[in-house]
Amino acid sequence: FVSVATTIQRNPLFSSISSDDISHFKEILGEKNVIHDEEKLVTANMDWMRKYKGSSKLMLQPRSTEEWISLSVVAEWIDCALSGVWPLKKAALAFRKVNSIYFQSLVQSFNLCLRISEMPPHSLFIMIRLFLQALCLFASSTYCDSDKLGNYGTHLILQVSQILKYCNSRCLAVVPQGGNTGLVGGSVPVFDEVIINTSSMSKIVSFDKVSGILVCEAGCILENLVSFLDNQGFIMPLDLGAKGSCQIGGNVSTNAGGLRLFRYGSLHGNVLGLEVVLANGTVLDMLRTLRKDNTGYDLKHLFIGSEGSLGIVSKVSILTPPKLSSVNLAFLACKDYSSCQKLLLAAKRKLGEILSAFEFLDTQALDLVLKHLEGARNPLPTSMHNFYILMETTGSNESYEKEKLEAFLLHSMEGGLISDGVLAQDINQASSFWHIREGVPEALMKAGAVYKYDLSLPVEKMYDLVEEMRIRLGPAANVVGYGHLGDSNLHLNISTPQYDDAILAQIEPFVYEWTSKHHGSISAEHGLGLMKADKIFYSKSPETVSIILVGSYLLPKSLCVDIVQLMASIKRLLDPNGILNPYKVLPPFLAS
Ligand code: FAD
Ligand code: 2HG
Ligand code: ZN
Repeated sequence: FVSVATTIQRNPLFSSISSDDISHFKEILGEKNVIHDEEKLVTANMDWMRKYKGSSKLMLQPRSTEEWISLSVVAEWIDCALSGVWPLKKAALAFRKVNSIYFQSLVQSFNLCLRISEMPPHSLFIMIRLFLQALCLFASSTYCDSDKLGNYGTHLILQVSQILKYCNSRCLAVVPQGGNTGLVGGSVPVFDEVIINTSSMSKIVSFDKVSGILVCEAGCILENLVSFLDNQGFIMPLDLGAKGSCQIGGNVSTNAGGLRLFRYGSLHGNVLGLEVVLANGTVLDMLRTLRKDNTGYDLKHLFIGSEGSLGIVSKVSILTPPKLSSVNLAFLACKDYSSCQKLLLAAKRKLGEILSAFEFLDTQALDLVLKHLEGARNPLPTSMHNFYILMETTGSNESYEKEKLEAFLLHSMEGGLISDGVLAQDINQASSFWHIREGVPEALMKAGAVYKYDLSLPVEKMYDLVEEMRIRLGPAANVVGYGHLGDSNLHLNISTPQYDDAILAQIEPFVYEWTSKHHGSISAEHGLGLMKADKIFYSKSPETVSIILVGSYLLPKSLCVDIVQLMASIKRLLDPNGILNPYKVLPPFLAS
């Protein structure tokens, strides 16, 4: 594990969990959604890479409560009234906790119940009761698991709000956690922060087939959204190897890029609205479903990519593209990096309107996959090549596009840009090609310790860093380069048998300085998390220099806004006690 104890001190202003706190959370969430037994916390305290490990004593799981809950409450009230028993305490509790959106309907039912309770049982009321119960049963079997039946839970948004309000008043630090697939140590506690896990907030709220706008809760797993949309003839505008576990709230909070950004753009463009709960429990309702809305500052963008440091995303509204019928995928080999670049340029020129992905991996990455990933087969087994490209086209005219792609590939082969290649013949072959590309992170994990860098760099310079790193580290490490070539995003991974401070000292700060020197970004898509919170200055204005290069001008620092300081001011404004995901994103000395 990466030892942080020596570099970061636990903020002494934060309280520690008490038994009173646990009782309070149980009142809000119910017994089973407050997890404090050690065994269950082991997984939640550790990140996907098994690199960062916290020591939280408590995980909270707010749950979606459905419309039918109100109905089931109503049904039970009527039931009670009819049987002549009126459990006042229970009813009052349910009434107090009940979700505000359905408040009115509940008030009406409450009145109805009171009136019923004064009357003798009557067949009409029995019919009403049966009707309501049938409705509940139908709703529950359609949308929910049966264990939610009869639960007097508050509405989700109120649960998240009450948790944060309480944590803020007690100065209890929290870490929002989705699928826990983040790669920068952002989703796990550093010390004993309370984990707020969104896995049970997994309801699809609405989908508009005409506009393609999906509204859902933050805990929806990306792959579940993909399946839901597939049935409607749509796709998600993002796709990544972690789709089976990552959640849309986590995707939005990291501003995840992935394999489709090249075609559909970033989440800053596709997310139309958000519902966010701030540190003090207040709700920021920005859950719009409009493509255009220029009424003042577009605040949702602050939360896209803020890695849980400014608020908890509870709902997302996202624009989804229609599913197109013709998808072609080629697995290609190139002799050198220069050919990969030229091929990208040519593909953009010649196939621009249908080109939907352009990914690359070097021979070291492919080797790792073939060695460590079950079922992985080399699509081009006859000889080894230095680089591999996955090129995908998506459109709606099968024969025309296939012909066009084949002509392009033939031409590129004749011109020497492509040394070898194969076109997927069916969906199974296509998914086996994607399995190779998406499987690189897992193969690296299985190979031992891994130092991961996710860099935006000018495409022509990108691979120089991999080669320089290889020379720098020699045979002690396996230096691997792959990533989203179409987006100029390099995933530089350095694999060693185990973590070693001497190797780390050779990699850092060299890798950050190199990136800064080439005007790149030290985080293209994974975020800063814990790993890079104190490295932000490599990509944002450095605080140490007195003269700053702005475009082609040299300006005295006093004339420039310090971007990191501005970020810290926003953090303090929205989260004055600094309880939301502390020690992450910004250097701790600035955030609180
Ligand atoms: P988590 O890991 O749980 O959390 C990530 C961050 O978001 C944390 O800081 C957490 O505090 C915060 N957070 C989570 N949910 C919320 C919420 N509801 N409100 C506020 N904050 C929240 N990333 C890419 O960009 N592109 C890729 O191609 C890609 N491929 C991957 C492949 C693999 C195999 C793996 C393991 C990871 C990959 N990732 C990729 C990284 C990761 O999957 C993404 O960052 C993903 O978006 C994280 O989602 P999650 O639900 O797992 O979030
Ligand atoms: C990918 O593109 C992910 O596969 C993970 O972003 C990158 O493992 C990595 O470095
Ligand atoms: Zn990636």
